[in-house]
Amino acid sequence: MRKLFLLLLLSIAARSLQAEDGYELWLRYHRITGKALLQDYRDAISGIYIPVSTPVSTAAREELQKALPALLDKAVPLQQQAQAGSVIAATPAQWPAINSLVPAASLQQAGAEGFCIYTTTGADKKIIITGNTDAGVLYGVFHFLRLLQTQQPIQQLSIVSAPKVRYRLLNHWDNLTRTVERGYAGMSIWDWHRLPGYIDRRYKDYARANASIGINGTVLNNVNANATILSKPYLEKVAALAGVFRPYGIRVYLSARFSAPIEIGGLKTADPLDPQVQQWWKEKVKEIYHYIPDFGGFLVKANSEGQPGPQNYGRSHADGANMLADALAPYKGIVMWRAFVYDSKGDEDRFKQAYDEFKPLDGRFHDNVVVQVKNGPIDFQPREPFHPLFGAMPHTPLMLELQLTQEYLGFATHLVYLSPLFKEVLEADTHAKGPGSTVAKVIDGSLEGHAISGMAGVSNIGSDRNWTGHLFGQANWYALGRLAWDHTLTSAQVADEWLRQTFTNDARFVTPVQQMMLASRETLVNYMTPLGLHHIMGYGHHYGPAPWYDKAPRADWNPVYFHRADSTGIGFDRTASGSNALAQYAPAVRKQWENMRTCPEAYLLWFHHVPWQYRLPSGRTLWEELCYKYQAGVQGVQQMADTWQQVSPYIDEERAEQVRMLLAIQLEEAAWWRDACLAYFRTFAKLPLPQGVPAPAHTLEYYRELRFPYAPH
Ligand code: BDP
Repeated sequence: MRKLFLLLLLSIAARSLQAEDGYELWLRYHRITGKALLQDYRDAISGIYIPVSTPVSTAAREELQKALPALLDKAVPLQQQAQAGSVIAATPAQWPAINSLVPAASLQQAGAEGFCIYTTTGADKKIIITGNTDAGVLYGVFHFLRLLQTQQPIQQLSIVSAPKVRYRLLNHWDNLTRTVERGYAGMSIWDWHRLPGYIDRRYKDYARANASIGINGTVLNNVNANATILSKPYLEKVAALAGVFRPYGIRVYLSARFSAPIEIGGLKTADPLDPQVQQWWKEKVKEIYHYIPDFGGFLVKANSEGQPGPQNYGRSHADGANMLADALAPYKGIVMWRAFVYDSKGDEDRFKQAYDEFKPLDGRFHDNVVVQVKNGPIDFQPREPFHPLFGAMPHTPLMLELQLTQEYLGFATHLVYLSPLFKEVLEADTHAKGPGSTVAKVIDGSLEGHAISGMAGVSNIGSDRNWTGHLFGQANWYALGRLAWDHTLTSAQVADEWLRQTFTNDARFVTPVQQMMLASRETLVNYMTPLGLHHIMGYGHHYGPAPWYDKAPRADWNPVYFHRADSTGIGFDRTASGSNALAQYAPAVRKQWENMRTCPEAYLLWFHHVPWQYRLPSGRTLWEELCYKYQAGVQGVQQMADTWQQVSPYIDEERAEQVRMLLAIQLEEAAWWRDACLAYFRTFAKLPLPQGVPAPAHTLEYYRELRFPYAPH
């Protein structure tokens, strides 16, 4: 008896200490903690009724069968027919009774991918999760599980939800060698060598995670593409992945190398107007659809950073995109043609080049082409003004490209919640058709009535056990999906949901950590690139500060090109007296930003060369403000570390410790950023550090001599 008791005690202790490594992401399905709520849920849910079995409905059933017994800590059987307490997941076609229980207008509103969740009234209450398609039902199931995991009442559910954009994608920059360009979370999760025979369990968990946040497509390979992915053996591997993803409503797409007809087709040219080239792509596309009948289409980086493209043959981006689009059109595939281009010649402000090349092509792209535009004009900086192409190409659908992997934001070492960055660009007003013409309305198609709309995030996923290297990187993956589904959600809501599911519903944890997440992006901007500084990171790998760097082969790869500090001041004059990039924006935007007095402080050095002693609205000089911002950034990280220390007792030790160690590194690196940047900029400003800003820990020489030959990139 005593032995038994001891064993019991031991197993309880083991359970509470059970390590959590982050693998389960936000789909942990731990037992509901509040007693009363658990009872409510148990009373409301007696079983699962799913009348048919299709691949997608099977995925929905499996998820409910995994989640409900675990959340409720009781058996939740599959039922042969609906009864009181059933959770029913079906389309009206699969279970016609839905037609009398769910308003037709709601179903109409749900559209092709949306869902309705209703609690019926009366004595034999049921919960109905429905949609017009299996995929809609699956999204509804995941939403229902989100409600339970975040401990929401389910007595009177009446929810209708439909995605605001149609293409909600991850872009993997994964190479066939399994390295990941700008990846900081291990190797690629695609085990190309062992595919198609070996199906890693991760593929399914990846699909589940994506479906749970509404992501419906994935581009498997790097935009700096290798043509081999289009060869038969690799298409068989891609088909195997597509087979795992299909039941989760996820399509695969591939990055296509424009010169593939030469490299794997044996042709002498890749000229898009050459009939042989056109024929080659038609046959290649036919072959792809043979293996992957629901293939999504191509993503293309052309004539940018050394990649081949139509301009090699004197043709335009539209010629190139349309050729591929015509090959895909019979199968309803799309081309996502990237606008991230800048010339290897000439000295035009890099800011202006994408607009200069693409704006004249507006209206010349075929119907199944969408131009994919990064959030800002340069390159995924901690803060950028919105890209001037948004609102400038009314006749072309534009999709928004965001970066989840933190190439310029401290890699997977720094805690930075990116939803505020995403929202900042989505809510930016282009004024294209008067006030209220937000980027969100451009990319969801509503401003111009485009059928194609989309949002893509450059993935931060790798083979690390916790997927994203930093546990909080998971929040950025989560936010991308949730905002692509509904860009009107607030960053606070998304953080709240993610925290409750990923860690705990305990308010003593959720409230302070949510605040910490919301402040983290501004904190990072402060210690890296305050007041509109940009691209002053280490050359090549982009690790750490290197504002002094001036040895890159191209002028616009050098930090000195971007900050332009000299004895008179700092910043890039992009007004009419400088590069005049501001002329690319609508007059209302330009007017506000071209005047140093009215330009938001956050963008000041993006557009103006500002004298060191210039007085800001705060009453401080520019130099003082710069110093204070760097200092505030370091203090912000200190606060994050303090908060984390305080809330750690409310979660498992393993994850608490991981984050604690990373925050300690982040604090050191924030101080490094502050010290190195101020030591360098001081050589121009020649002014003392204001009170409260400590002297740099080392000499400028010390910082300049630091080398990181093996920093990931
Ligand atoms: C930059 C990256 C580079 C990518 C490029 C792109 O440094 O590795 O290939 O963007 O988006 O941010 O094509």
